[in-house]
Amino acid sequence: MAQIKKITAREILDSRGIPTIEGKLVTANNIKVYSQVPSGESLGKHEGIELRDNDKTRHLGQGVLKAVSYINDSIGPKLVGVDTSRLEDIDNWLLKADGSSTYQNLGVNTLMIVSQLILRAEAVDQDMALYQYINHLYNTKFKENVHLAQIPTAIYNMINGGKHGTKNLDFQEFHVVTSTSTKFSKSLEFAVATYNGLKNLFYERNADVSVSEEGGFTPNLFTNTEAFEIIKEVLLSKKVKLGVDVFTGLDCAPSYYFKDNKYAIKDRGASLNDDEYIDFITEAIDKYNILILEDPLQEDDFNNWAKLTKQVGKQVFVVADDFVAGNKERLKKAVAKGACNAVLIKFNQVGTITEMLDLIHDIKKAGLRLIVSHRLGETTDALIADLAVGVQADFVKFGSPARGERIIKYNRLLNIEYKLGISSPYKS
Ligand code: 2PG
Ligand code: MG
Repeated sequence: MAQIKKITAREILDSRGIPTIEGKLVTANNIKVYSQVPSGESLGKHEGIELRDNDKTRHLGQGVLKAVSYINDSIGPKLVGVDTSRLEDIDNWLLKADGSSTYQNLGVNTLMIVSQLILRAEAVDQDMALYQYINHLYNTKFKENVHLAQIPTAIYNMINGGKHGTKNLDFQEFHVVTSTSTKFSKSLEFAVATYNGLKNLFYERNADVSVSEEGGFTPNLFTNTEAFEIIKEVLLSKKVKLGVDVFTGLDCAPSYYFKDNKYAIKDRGASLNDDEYIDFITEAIDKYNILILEDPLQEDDFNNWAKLTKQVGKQVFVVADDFVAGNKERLKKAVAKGACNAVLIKFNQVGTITEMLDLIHDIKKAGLRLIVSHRLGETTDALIADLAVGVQADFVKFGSPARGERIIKYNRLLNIEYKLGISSPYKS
């Protein structure tokens, strides 16, 4: 039994240098835990709203001092004496206190940090690793029997465009994914080799080797096709079979290039209508062995999502990120229409761990694949690695195998892989 003695919060910076929240929880039996919340850049229209100060004299209005004071002066004191085993009650209370469907009053960041702290403290009190406790919580709540059998397959970011890049490429993320039967530690090794292979190739061609905030390269290429070609070239130089051992992935994030009801991509002279654009995507699937196709279409076009999923859903995972945006109603509609076959979830789309577990359960029950994802603005909190393993997600997307705030999550997976007896730290 761990009773909350004190919950406090402070403003820290995320990986972009933009304010976010760190929370601390101390229990009466002297458990002390910390947690941090990430924040997105290419925000879906339908995701939860963060609380920002909007005080233009600090951090361009992005400060989170209001959120911090809500926790220190109001939420924290009210939770003193409450047992950390009551995560669901506390989460429901937080949602009621906010009272909106978009979290606009207290902010998705304010609620999530409190929820994360309760989860972490209870895991310590139960003397369980976080992934074990999440697994226990999930199985108990939903009367499931999910075994801690594997590390999810990682989707590695290699090149960035769109809002995450330098604006020369339209698609937001170009990925590399090894086959789902590859052991995680092996896939990480392969991703690092591919990442370095790309870097060398860019050097050889006098191209720019700057990286984005997620660690993907932002080279001076000008078409999406060129980015795919260069990844393919590096993959073909390895001893792997494309489309068997290794695949590519894409997060289109089309809100960046969907203009005047057309898809304006630099690969084609004129903007594409829905059918032309879908043809372009389906050709790329075959040509570049795409396995992960995230947010291919604009987020309110349920009919074309359904059409594309019907067309290519046997071959690729058509992944809803901004399309579902953590929203249960949108998920229901997407399932009813057969509009995707995989869903990506990330912190700050929903406000509490309880809602996140509910959403994960709904995704799994609908027979869809589950991807647990980082955000562009990350912290050194590796909670999502434990969450992904605890619920046995199919995939994780944590960015490039570079930059500390991404690497800490991959390293956590390496550690869990070892703890689960899947790998040994002494043998490759
Ligand atoms: C995405 C994410 C992570 P953001 O679109 O999938 O890569 O980006 O955090 O900006 O929403
Ligand atoms: Mg996305």
